[in-house]
Amino acid sequence: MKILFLNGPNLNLLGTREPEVYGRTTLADIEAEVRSKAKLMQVEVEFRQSNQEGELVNWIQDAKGKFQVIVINAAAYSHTSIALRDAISAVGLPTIEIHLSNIHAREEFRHKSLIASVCRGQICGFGSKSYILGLESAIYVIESNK
Ligand code: CA2
Repeated sequence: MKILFLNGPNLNLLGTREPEVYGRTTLADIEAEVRSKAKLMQVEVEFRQSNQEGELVNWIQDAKGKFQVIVINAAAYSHTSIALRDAISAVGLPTIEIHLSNIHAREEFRHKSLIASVCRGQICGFGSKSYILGLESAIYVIESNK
């Protein structure tokens, strides 16, 4: 069982800038949390981050046949990227959208996610735990074959 975690633009800055908004946990800390939970649950995970939309599109396209589920925090591209939406839709792998913050409780421009309707579900607002919930949901999707 292999799960691909994708992270979008600026998430590499987590824990180093604007701690009042995004906290002090770094993306490397989150990856370590996900990896330790994945080990307990006996699943394989791959964890990637890019600031480039096209690279994320390529990774989604290449995931077919290699991963069973994608868990994606597309960051700001969630609100803007038809390209990511089309890639998720075209590839047809179950994809779970996650966010650290509750995007619906923030500025209006964050309320709309262009990828939400092609994703299996959305998890937001639980900080780094959104990633663990994303992992658990991915395992649920695989095991229940839904
Ligand atoms: O809550 C989330 O996970 C977001 O995807 C984070 C994105 C934001 O654009 C989405 O609306 C919600 C921002 C990620 C950038 O993270 C930063 C970390 C430190 C300093 C600046 C940005």
